[in-house]
Amino acid sequence: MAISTYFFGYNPAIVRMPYGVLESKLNLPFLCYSVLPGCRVYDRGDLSFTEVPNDEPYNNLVQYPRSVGLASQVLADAVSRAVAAGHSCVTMGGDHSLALGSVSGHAQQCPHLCVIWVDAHSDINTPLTTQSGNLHGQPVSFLLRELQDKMPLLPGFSWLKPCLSTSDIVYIGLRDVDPAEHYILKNYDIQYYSMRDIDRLGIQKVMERTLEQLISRRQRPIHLSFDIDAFDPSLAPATGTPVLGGLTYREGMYVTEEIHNTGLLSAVDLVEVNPLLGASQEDANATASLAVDVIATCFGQTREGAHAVFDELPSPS
Ligand code: B3U
Ligand code: MN
Ligand code: MN
Repeated sequence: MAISTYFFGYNPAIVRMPYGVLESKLNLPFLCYSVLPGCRVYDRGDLSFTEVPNDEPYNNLVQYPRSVGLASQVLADAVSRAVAAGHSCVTMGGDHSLALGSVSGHAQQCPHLCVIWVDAHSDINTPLTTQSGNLHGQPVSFLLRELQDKMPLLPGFSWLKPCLSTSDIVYIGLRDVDPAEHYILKNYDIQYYSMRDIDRLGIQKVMERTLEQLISRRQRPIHLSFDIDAFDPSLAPATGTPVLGGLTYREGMYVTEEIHNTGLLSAVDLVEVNPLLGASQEDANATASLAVDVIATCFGQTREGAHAVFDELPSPS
C-alpha cells in the first residue's frame, strides 16, 4: 500500500497557523510514518500557497474567500495527482475548509467516490446562512450538487465544481448543528448519525448502516473527512471548537477499523488539530497522538494485534 501525505497547516478563519507550527511542535507526519510500518509513505511536504492581498470578506462576512479558494485549488491538484499515482492520500490540516480541495481533487480521479464526514459539526452552512463567516463551517455546501442554486459565486471559487450528491455523504458524531444546517440536512434528506443516534443505536449499527448506504450496492472509493473535534474534548482538547459529549476513543477507533476493513479507503483528511489551542503541552500531545491513532487505524493498525512478521513460532532446537 502506498500513501501520500500532505500537510496543510492553513487556518485562515480562526487562527493564522502557518505551515510548520504543527510540524515543529509535534511533527504529526513523522509520528504517522512511525506507526505505519507496512506502508510505503511518501511525504509530499507542506503545500505552499499564496495569501491573496486585500482579500476582502464576501458579503462583509465570509473571511478570506480568495486565499481559501486559491489554496483549495492548489490542494485539489495535489490530491488529484497523488490519487492518480495510485496512492491513498492523507491530508493533514489545518481547518476543515481544506476538504473543499481534498474532496474535489479526489473526485477528479474518482468521480463516484463517497464521503464519511466524522465531526461534531455538519459544516454545511452556505455563504448566505453562515453566522460566523468561517469557511470551515461551509465546505460541504460547496461540494453538493443539489445545493448549487443556493450558492453565490465567491471570489476565488470559480474553479470548483460540485462533485457529490446528497446520498453520497454520511455524517457521524454531530452534536452542534446550526438551524440553517438542520434545515438543509432534513430537507435534502442527508443521512447523519448524531451523538444521540450513537447513544441509541450503538456505534456498530451506525457503521453497518453507514456502509450499507454508501457501498453495499456498488463498491466505490471512500473519502474519510475526520475532524478531531468529533472526539470528546477530554480526549481532543487542542482544537478550535470543542463540543461536550463527543466520541469515546473506542467509538472513534471502531469507525476507522470498519472503514479500513472495507478495503475501499482512498483518501483521508485529518483536520482541526491545533496545538496552539491546547492549555498545555500535554493537551497538544494527547490530541496529536489521537490523530495519529485515527490515521494508523485507517491503514490497518488494530487493537487486537497482528502477526505479519511471524511465519512460524520458534521451536526449541
Ligand atoms: N456551525 C458553526 C460552527 C462551526 C462549524 N464548524 C466548526 N465550527 N468548527 C459555523 O461556524 O458555521
Ligand atoms: Mn469540521
Ligand atoms: Mn468540527
